[in-house]
Amino acid sequence: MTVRITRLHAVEILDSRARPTLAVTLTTADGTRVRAGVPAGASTGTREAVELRDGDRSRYGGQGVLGAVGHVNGEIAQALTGRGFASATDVDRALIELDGTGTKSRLGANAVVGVSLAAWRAEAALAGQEVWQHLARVAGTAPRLPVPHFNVVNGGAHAADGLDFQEFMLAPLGAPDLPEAVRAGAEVYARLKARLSAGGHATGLGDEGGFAPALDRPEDVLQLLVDAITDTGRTPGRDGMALALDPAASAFRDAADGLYHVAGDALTGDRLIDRYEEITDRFPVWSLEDGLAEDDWDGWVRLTARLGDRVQVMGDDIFVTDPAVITRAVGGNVANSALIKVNQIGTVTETLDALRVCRDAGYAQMVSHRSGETDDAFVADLAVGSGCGQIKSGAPARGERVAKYNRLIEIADSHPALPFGLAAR
Ligand code: 2PG
Ligand code: MG
Repeated sequence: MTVRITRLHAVEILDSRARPTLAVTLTTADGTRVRAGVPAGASTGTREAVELRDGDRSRYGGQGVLGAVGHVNGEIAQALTGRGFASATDVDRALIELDGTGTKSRLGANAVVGVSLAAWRAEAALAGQEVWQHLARVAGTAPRLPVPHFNVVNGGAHAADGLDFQEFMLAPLGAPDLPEAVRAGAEVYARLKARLSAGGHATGLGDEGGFAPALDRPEDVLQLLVDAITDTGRTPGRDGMALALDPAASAFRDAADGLYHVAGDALTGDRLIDRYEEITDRFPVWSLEDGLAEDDWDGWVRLTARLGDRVQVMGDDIFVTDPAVITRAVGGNVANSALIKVNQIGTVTETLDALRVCRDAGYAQMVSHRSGETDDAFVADLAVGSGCGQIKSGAPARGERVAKYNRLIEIADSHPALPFGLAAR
């Protein structure tokens, strides 16, 4: 089927952190009109596709995206409109070629990803399919509803509390279905709030809707989570509610001394791995993302060797959804799973490639939102369509986060035969 774009239009809108981002509207020859909102990260990997910010400090402190908007409305629209594309993949190829840099830095990864998301949405609409169905057909995958990972305590670059670890997540691995998994997340979130209040802690929120209490030891947060899970009558652990961590360790490794600074301790990579081992002995942590810094490859090999048979050792900043980097990691025994973010690499086509590389290597995958989000729920469809079995989209609170979980609930409701849970590897 031919995707013939008749109009492409971007506008500067706000993301969930009061920063500018792009909304892209794409119209096709038959009158189909779709829209995409572009996400943006705070704890970005250094090798991520490069988003374009204006740098004009008189607007939004330099964070404006009028340049990227101009690229969509100008050069990209000129190159793509009126042409017939055999597929959305061909639109992505044209975008990559037009940008010509390999990092999307000329047109801006934020401009490119907005057009790519819209093109895939348009192609699905032209095929009369839901986005997740269309993605599954193109990728040759078996769709399934993913286990949501609710980030209920925010630290690091996402909150102004004292926590060095960035994300503390609830993983309802034992839930029987998607709606029950969402209910479990929301109920534990409510109990956690009550416990924080009772303990005299503030219940203000971080960027992803999780609480940002004045605690600094990760172990204290994990204990609170276990207690809140127990409060709801659920069992902490893989049969009930497990936990997941994204320390985002690049952010607390000091380049000057090469040490990881956690709650007042200065740790070598090996001592930090010891700490993770103790944590996994004490708490039902089943997944550990970015446990070490993105440039600490040797450390990652040791982390994977030591903990890879008991937890999911997941690469985010270190892999940046790049099929080539993941291929190298597979060959070097680095991690056993990958976080997947469309805007880290810049197009849906390259994201599907990254997912395929993982599947072929037996690496698990978790589809992810960014800390800066819009109401766009494409990642929910991507998680279902790819059949990867895992998603993270922040807390079960705040509109831009629950947009993704609510989309999953609606998919589950309209397609009751879809399986739920982790994918077999
Ligand atoms: C992460 C992400 C999403 P950011 O580190 O996994 O939670 O954060 O979007 O800020 O990179
Ligand atoms: Mg991360």
